[in-house]
Amino acid sequence: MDKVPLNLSPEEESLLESLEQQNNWDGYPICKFQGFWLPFWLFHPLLCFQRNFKARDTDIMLSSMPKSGTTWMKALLFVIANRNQFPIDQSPLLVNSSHKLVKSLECDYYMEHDNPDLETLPQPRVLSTHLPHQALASSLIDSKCKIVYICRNPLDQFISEQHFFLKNRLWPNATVCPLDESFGMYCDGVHAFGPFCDHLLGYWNASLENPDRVLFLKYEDLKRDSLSEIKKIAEFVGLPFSEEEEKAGLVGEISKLCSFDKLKDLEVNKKGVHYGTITNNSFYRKGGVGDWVNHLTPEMADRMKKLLEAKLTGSGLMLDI
Ligand code: PAP
Repeated sequence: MDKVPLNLSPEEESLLESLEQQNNWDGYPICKFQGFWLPFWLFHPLLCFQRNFKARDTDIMLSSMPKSGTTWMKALLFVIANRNQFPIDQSPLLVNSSHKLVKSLECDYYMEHDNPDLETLPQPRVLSTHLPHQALASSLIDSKCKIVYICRNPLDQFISEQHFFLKNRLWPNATVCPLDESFGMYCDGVHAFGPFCDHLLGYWNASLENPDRVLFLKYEDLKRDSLSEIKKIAEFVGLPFSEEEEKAGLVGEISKLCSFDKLKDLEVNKKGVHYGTITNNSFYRKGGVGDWVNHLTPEMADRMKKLLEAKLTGSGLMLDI
């Protein structure tokens, strides 16, 4: 296997060697750590994040499984949190990728530096992560910061990720497994940040225990009724829309600015690249609900339904697939 620098200390190297290891379905190595599958290159950043991150009560943290609506939620949270600073028609979102405006703790900040200076970021800090709830830094759990979690129909999420992997190689010479094999691994929970059911349940249970700290959202609800969901998000993060803002139609303007069609058509998202090699346009594919029917068999969907029944029954969490 080709080597990518992992920046491990000798102790981290022996810890990594002691862990169960597999290849993700696009060929990059993952290890099972703290109950979930983590890409090798995030091992050191994760440990640094857990060791060094200092949460603030005013922080807004977006959490998600990859391909669940992260790009969309980053755009919405950025615009909601900064709406007094930038009028909609001058939003930095018009010329920057939402991944640049809202960076990931493990994939950006702690990937670039063991102890990045996050104190100088404008408040409220809007941050993001794909890590499961149990892997969050204790400072984050102990603070009063707001966590917004977005989930998506796992079948659509899986298909979205498969397309993303076919378009972008995250590891040198990686080969994406055939669809049925990848789907089997996904259902078995062997995939980056998975098992996805545990990821969902971790945040779901946290939202039940602390509803004012964790907001659990669904991509499909956001698609169906963007305006209500945007108002719900703003209220949750402590930045509700005023009567004047509502009367002026600001919620609708934010919804339009962050819509799939608008963002996909921006020059920055048509042409730019992220992390050096990932094309910005690969974060905008179809942006719909139910595309899985074009790729997966009814038997595969049935397997997922049974899996969700087995894992989610009794939790109160319902996913309409
Ligand atoms: P990430 O976790 O790697 O950042 P993420 O943004 O969660 O990816 O997922 C990308 C999916 O969100 C794509 O779905 P698709 O493959 O089924 O099309 C992408 O099209 C969709 N997406 C991106 N931006 C938006 C948006 N503004 N509205 C709706 N869907 C969007």
